[in-house]
Amino acid sequence: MTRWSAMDRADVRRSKRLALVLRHRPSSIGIELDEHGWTDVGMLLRALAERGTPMSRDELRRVVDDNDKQRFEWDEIGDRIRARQGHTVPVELDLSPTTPPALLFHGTARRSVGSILATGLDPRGRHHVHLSEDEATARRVGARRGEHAVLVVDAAAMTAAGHAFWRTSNGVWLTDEVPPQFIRTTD
Ligand code: HQG
Repeated sequence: MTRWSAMDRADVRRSKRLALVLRHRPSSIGIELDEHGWTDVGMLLRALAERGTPMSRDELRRVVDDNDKQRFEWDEIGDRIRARQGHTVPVELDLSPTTPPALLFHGTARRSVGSILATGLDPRGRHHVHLSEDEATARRVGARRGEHAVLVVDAAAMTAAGHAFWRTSNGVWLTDEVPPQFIRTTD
């Protein structure tokens, strides 16, 4: 079973298209996100149709509701939609800082480990460094990159040192950066 098992291939394609639009390039279909990342569902569907990649309301509902990682969310009345995290365009997600578990995990390419242990984890293009609550999830994140490794982050020590953490509604932990002294390898 793959992690995409809940979605068929066409829905995976739709999910990727939606992630591109709602996290990275809303302008690619001529829409804008508001400062919190929301966009109107009707406008989104019209813009997709006009660009030759139509999505029905049912398909959109399926991609959002059956999403393996719950990447997207509706507002309370279902009129608007946004990505829960992972943006490269500037958005304010209104998350409150939360105390993390003592340890968090980060999956990455094996070839990146040396550089990460030397300089720490930085957000690269995203707004935050993404961390997982459990090792298995981190391993899946790392496996996107082939040969991978799982790193352990001493979140308790980071908290004591004044670093803030946020937890997204789908269970991803975010922080601004992880200096190298808080990182160790699992093997
Ligand atoms: C690496 C996916 C060398 C970092 C996933 C990572 C996750 C460094 C890459 C979510 C480094 C950035 C986020 C340094 C960081 N030297 N490499 N100093 N600092 N890196 O994709 O955490 O499917 O932006 O280790 O499942 O891999 O999009 O971050 O390998 O949950 O919903 O730079 O994205 O979710 O890559 O993945 P990314 P990530 P979605």
